[in-house]
Amino acid sequence: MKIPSEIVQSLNEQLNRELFAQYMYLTIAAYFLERDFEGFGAFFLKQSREEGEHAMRLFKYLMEKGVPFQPLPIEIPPKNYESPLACFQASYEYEQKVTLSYYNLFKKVRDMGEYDVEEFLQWYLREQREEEALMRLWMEKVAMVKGEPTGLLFLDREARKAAEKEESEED
Ligand code: OFO
Repeated sequence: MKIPSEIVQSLNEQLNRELFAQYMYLTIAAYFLERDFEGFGAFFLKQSREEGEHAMRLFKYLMEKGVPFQPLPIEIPPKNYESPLACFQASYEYEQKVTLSYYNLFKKVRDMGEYDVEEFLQWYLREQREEEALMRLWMEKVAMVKGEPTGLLFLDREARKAAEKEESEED
């Protein structure tokens, strides 16, 4: 079954949001690596890689459905964060924004009776739930240390362990 053009457009926009997330997390990884926070850097590199995979999943679906690919411009992510906490706050806010965009699309797809697209989108709803929870957890941990260097260095080590653990579980 052909996907209605309105839904194709929205799926393309979701793909663009995933690519922006990939770019944004790469920029945040650089923020940390430039300041020698290697653990937070590894954490955001992993998040960036995952966002690229989310974009690919959408790309493959569009190809499978025989939809011509329509590239959209990717916005330049902000770079000058004022603190490590600001990086996590911005990431958490972005995840919530992405969740909302999937909810809106999900509703549209359901109202239009596009059941195949609805089934495809279920994965993204689960993934957004996990990503929001992860970003909120780290944002709260970082807020707790109130910019204090010993606390930040401890969390930096923890972030590295978390990134490595998730990576090894994926292998
Ligand atoms: Fe792609 O999961 Fe976040 O945005």
